[in-house]
Amino acid sequence: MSQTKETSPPSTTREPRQIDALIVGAGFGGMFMLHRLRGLGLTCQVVEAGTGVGGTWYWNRYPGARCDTESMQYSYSFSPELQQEWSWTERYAPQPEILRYANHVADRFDLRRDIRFETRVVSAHFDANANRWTVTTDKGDRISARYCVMATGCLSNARLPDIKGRDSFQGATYHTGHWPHEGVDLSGKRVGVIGTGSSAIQAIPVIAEAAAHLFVFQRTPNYSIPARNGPMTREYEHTWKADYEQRRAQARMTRNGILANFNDQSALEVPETTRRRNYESRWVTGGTTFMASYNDLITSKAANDTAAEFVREQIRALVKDAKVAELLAPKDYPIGTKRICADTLYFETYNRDNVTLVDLRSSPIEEITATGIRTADHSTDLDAIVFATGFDAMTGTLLKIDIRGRDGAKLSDKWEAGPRTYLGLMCAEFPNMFMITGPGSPSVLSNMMVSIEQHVDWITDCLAHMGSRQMSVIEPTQKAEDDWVAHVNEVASKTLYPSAASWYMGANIPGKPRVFMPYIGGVGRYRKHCEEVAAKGYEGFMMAGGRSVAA
Ligand code: NA7
Repeated sequence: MSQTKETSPPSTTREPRQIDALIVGAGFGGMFMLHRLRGLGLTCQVVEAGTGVGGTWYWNRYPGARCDTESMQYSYSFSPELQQEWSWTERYAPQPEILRYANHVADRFDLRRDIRFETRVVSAHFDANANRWTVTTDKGDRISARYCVMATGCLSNARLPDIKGRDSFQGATYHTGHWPHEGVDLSGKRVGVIGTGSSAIQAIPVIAEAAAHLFVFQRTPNYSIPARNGPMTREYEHTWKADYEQRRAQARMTRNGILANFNDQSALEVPETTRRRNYESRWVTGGTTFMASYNDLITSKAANDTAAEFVREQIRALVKDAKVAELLAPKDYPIGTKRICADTLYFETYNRDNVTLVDLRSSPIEEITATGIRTADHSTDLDAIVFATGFDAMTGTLLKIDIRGRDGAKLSDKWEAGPRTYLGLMCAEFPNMFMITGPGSPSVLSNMMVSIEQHVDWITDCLAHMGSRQMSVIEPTQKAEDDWVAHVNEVASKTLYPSAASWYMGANIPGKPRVFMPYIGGVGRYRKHCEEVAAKGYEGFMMAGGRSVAA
């Protein structure tokens, strides 16, 4: 690898520190990017807002937080030694264990010495004369880098809803995505949870165990499949580890980066009894791979209806109060078009005497008061409010940074009508800025670990390619970007996804453009396409040496 190595002493207010690559974020994306770019001999700096590594798993410490992809598959595959030596204790790893794993990786690969913690990137401006990014932080650093890699995560900008009186509440308030590190003792308290997305569905059963009374404020019910979590058995671990390389390779070519029992049949081509048996067996096995029951659950409304109705039936069977069960059974959007959840005793929790479901559809929240939450027809006194209200997903964190490309072009202007990228990796007018699992890539529709590794490896190969040809600047052509955006939209429009008001569509943020942000074409297909782009000499990208990009 023939990249020239650049480094200089720490920044002063006048002279920015000169490095090769700045990486924003020390989650799983940023950590692996650092490791790979070091391998190319580049000088790197990671800037991370938290006090430690782990990204999502650093911030989301709410009770019950755990991964809904199986542990054996939600881990790095790049190091055979790492994947053999690490042991998970449960089928679905809890947040503290994933955070321990992230820390283990940081130690094992000596990553911390290039990570600046408790620091936020405020701006990143491209200087076309020098072909460098100048990055500033909230600690006053100025860093000049040839490459800027945004490993900022897809769900990292926690969102508090603008509810009247929100800040007047005198009790304690928490957001699931910013849970206090020291934990929270909710025992004996009257607790309100706003929201019933994945975070709430994991937290509610655990909070209900502790609280004196739990009130769940639900606007939209969610489809959730029992996770059937349990201890990791040595046999199960061994079947994976004995065959890890091959299983990982297979997973990379699947639809969503997960080796699951995918059934490539239409739900409508089998008799009802067969279909039912299949759904029942997957319900018993548990997990979000329920959506792999048939190949058309996300493209055919009639097929989807069969799965949705099956889940509604299970909810009705689990929840004793028929009225509550009806409120918990989603009916107005197809299953899977909002992120499907995996739970542990979620629906059963509503059978407890100390849990009350408050239906915001019939009686919306009017105000948060000093003492609790007032809906149109009732006031509930509370000691604590938990906002499980989600994130400004996929674009929110990037747009909080003042990012300016060539000729001062602002990313916020470029993305005003929705994110525009080529392959979810780069944007026209923003040379040498890469995104890991950016909008327009499979990202949140996939096993994030698989997608992170694919992007990091692709970026690494790309920089190695550039280095070996004395190229210093890369940027997608406008046409390649336009064509990719059109393709992303076209593929999404053939599915049921756009019919739901989901965060995939930006629908949870008032005023955010309604655009389906991730790429639904499939992890394997997408990977193949990215590989072909590279094999064709980085088709759709302009590369230049020297000081400027050819127009
Ligand atoms: P989600 O899935 O965005 O869920 C947020 C929940 O909060 C959802 O039920 C929302 O209802 C609800 N919400 C948001 N604003 C309000 C207001 N103003 N009033 C009442 N209810 C509200 O976030 P999560 O953190 O659960 O999960 C995010 C992802 O993290 C998840 O998909 C996994 O990939 C990991 P709505 O549906 O908008 O009616």
